This record gives sequence, C-alpha cells and structure tokens, in this order.
Amino acid sequence: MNIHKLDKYAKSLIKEAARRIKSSFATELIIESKSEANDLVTNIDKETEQFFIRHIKQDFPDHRIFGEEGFGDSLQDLKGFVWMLDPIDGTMNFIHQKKNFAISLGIYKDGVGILGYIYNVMDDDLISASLGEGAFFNDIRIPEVKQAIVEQSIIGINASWVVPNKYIEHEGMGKLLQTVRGTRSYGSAAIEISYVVTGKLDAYISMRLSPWDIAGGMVIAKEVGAIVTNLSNEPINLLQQNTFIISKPGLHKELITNYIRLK
Ligand code: 2AM
Ligand code: CA
Ligand code: CA
Ligand code: CA
Repeated sequence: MNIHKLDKYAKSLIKEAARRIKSSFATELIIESKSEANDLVTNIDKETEQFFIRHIKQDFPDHRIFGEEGFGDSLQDLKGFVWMLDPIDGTMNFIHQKKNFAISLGIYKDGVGILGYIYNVMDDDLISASLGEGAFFNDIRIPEVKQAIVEQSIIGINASWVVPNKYIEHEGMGKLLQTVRGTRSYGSAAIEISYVVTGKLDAYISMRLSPWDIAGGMVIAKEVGAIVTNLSNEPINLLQQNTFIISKPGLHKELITNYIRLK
C-alpha cells in the first residue's frame, strides 16, 4: 500500500463528503435522538458515513471501517487497515449553528496510526498528518507545539465538569478553573483537538470520547509533539470509550499530577 496514494484518496473523499454536507443545507434535515433527547443524529450524518463506506469498500475491500453511525464494521481488534471515521463531529453544532463541525478520520495499520485528518467543513480548514512526515494546516507545515504553564493556558472543557459526576474528582477541576487564564468550549472534540495541535488551545479535556472522535487527532498530535492520554495517564484504547486529555507536553504532566484525578 502506497501511503501517499492513500493520503490523496482520503483527502479527496473528505473534500467530496464536505461538499455534500454543505449542499444539504438547501434541504430539510431529518433529526433523530439516539441515547437521549439531546444526543442527536441527522440523515446527513448517516449519508456521509455511508458515502465513505461505499467508496472505501469498493476501492479497498480488505480495509475495515469503524464509524460512529454503525454502518461499518464492528471491531474486536485493530488488525490490518482500519478507518476510524466520525462523519460529522459536532452534530449539535451542525444542526443549530451550521458551523463548528468537522469530519474526523484516522487510518490505522495493525493498530498504528498512519494518516490523520480533521476537516473543519465550514472554515474549509484541513489538518492532516502522515506518520513520520509531520502535520499540515491546509498546505502549511504545523510547527511542534510550544510549552505552556497552567497560569497562562487556555483549556478546552465543556459544562459537564460543573455538575456532579460519578467518575471524576471535582475539587481538582475547581482549582484548575481558578488557575488557568481561560476556558473555551467549541462543541466538537475534533475541532478542539485541532486547536490544540495548532496552538490555539493549550489543552483539551473530556470525560468520555469514542475512538472516531480522536483517532485522526491522535495521528496529528504525535507529529507535533502534543501528548494524548486518558485521565489516568494511560495510553488510549481505540476499541472502547476513553476519558481524554490532549495537551502541550509540560502542561500535560502538570494537569494530570496536580489537577485532574480519577476517583
Ligand atoms: P458528535 O457530535 O459526533 O456526537 C460535544 O461536546 C462533543 O462530544 C462532540 O465531539 C460530540 O460528538 C461528542 N459526543 C456527543 N455525545 C457523546 C456521547 N454520548 N458520548 C461520547 N461523545 C459524545
Ligand atoms: Ca453523535
Ligand atoms: Ca463525535
Ligand atoms: Ca458524529
């Protein structure tokens, strides 16, 4: 398998999928709830995932696809080529804001991330990375992330941290909110990850993310020196949901050691 060819192929699928998503604004969305009332999915999430799967299965029949909407394969292992796809990350933004949503894609070979993409559809910004060859913001090479100290950092978090939660210590989060320069919440994990790898955020922390939210971002993170772990400071398992932090390197250690602790 020629990785450069696969990269070009993946990028062309992403761009075509995005064109279709944008053209859907001219039609009426069909919106449904999944696990609860505010866990939304639309016909466009489903059609976009099916668009990728149709092409990948035709052109690479031995590749497997792990996608949020469930039209791909169910995985017990990461053997061979696996495409981890979130057709629309930030569905609520897609529906309500018509912006701040992304196509998130990671291509893994035998469990190793070889290609990663986060495409902010409405901004037309594609972040991409290829294992060992660096990461790019559109066509511009992304530099290594710089160091940051907690007092001067802006951290991506969402409001779920201010209500009781059975998994995570809250005392540490309160102290963190009093210490950081600021917080932001964009409503798309992939976009928050894209902001960390391009230096717009210093870290992003989430209580629960799925493999397709983060698989592409993890390939990109590695190329720019951003650190990704779960909140117990362990490697991410891409066959299950995980707690999640991506951060600049020194800051990652400080956040895990002094602020964020699992119960
Ligand atoms: P989605 O839009 O693809 O569902 C919103 O804060 C972020 O969390 C989005 O990236 C969103 O992805 C993700 N998200 C939404 N519901 C989730 C759930 N039940 N489990 C894990 N992640 C979720
Ligand atoms: Ca979803
Ligand atoms: Ca998602
Ligand atoms: Ca999604």
